[in-house]
Amino acid sequence: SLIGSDRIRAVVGLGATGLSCVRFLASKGLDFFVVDSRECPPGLEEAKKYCSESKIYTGDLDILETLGVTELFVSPGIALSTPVLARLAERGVVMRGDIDLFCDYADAPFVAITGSNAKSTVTTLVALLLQACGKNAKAGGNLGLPALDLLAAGTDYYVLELSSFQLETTHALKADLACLLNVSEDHMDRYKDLYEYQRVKQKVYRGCKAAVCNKQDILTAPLLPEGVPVRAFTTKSPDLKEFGMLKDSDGAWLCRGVERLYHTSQIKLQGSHNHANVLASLAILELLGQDLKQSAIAQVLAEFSGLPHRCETVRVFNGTTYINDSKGTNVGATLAALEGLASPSQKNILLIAGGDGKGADFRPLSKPINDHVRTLYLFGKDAKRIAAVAPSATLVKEFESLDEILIDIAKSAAQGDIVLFSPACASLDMYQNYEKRGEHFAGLVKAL
Ligand code: UMA
Ligand code: ADP
Repeated sequence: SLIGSDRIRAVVGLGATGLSCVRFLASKGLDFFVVDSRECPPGLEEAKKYCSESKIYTGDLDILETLGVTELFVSPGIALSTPVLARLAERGVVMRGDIDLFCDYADAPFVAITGSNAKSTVTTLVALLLQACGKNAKAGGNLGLPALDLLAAGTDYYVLELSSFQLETTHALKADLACLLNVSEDHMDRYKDLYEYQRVKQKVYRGCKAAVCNKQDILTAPLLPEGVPVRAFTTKSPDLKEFGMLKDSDGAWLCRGVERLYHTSQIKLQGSHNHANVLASLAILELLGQDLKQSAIAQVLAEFSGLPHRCETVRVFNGTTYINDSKGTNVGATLAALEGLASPSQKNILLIAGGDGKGADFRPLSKPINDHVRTLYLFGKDAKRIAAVAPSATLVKEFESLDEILIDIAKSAAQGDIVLFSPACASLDMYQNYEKRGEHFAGLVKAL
């Protein structure tokens, strides 16, 4: 067990994760310090219920050097390269995260899902499908509810969304099923390059009992001992045992090998990126032993319209469709949105992008913008960096705020246009989070 009595522990960070660790360690009767660099972190009052005030230090992480700690539970929002943490690691202090504790204490099989994009969608869909199959399935992790807060008796499956930050501090995941959906640049302010980031994402497969990967993304390919079952998904025609799509005169089918499972018209989620997400979810369900043709699964696929802020249609106004994809916080997500919505015959997309690019390379956006975007609207911290990759044929307009952008769009959008708000950037330069940003957009659209 991770819970030896010989350790001197500290929980680092008092956000949702830190609080879940505090509650968990306290419930096990263990002693620990709590440290946060902020004067008044969000979980401070709650933490005092579980831990003596004299053990809580706020305002600076450097205090850790004086506490004699041997083991830290580091929140995902804090980089392990933070100088004091790097110094302590150098001296042999063990860096763990909430997921390590979760793995040690999970009393039911768990599915671990990671990727640069589509994690939340697939995590949610897998949990819904398992529930429809009569299982008590609980979804959480990076999705929102911290993993430790999910632990409860009577659970059949835990479905965890894991971020690269969480995987960094996880030592032995050993998931019953691990899935890496895709790897494209994200969080380049925390990683040296794409390959360092990919190595962290690949940790999801460590010690897993079964795996699902993306045949169209070589960076997701697992390296596993013989005998571990692996299923791949693709939006092209599948080989035997793969999940993929077959197109014929009556449209496109989601298939397992040559077996047709669902016609795309039976699936509410739209766009080829979402078909990939459904295929990944079905591959996971199959490996968990579920019959994929049962009516309970068909019903969920017919009803699940996706999560808010992910390519969500907000309104059709004067013949223009307004789509909120505020969760498009990296280049890969915006590429998928553009490709999913593009019309083969016309350049009818007005794209709104910008925010905090987290050090990303925006060049991959250049060609799809050239092919599908008539006007590119930019705002936020990295507007100029996106403008720099815009193709010369595309009209680029830069504004101070979304409000100003919507005023301009109301004047220039035409019948049949699509206004796509998919920023390719994090929101934190101007908003509290991507939800607040999406709500701002939706509010402006509804007021048009
Ligand atoms: N912080 C400090 N000082 C500290 C501790 C934290 O300044 O001492 C700051 C961090 O830099 C960060 C913020 O506080 O800006 C929150 O960090 P945190 O680690 O306390 O975050 P939590 O509230 O625990 O939320 C985390 C995830 N957040 C991050 O990874 C940044 C949540 O994912 C997740 O839902 C939650 O745990 C439960 O598991 C959010 C997220 O943005 C949705 N994730 C990133 C993403 O999806 O791209 C990875
Ligand atoms: P995550 O939890 O990984 O951020 P979400 O399901 O919240 O994933 O989706 C995040 C963004 O990625 C949204 O903008 C969404 O439109 C886009 N997206 C959804 N599925 C895919 C996919 N298969 N490939 C690339 N982008 C996708």
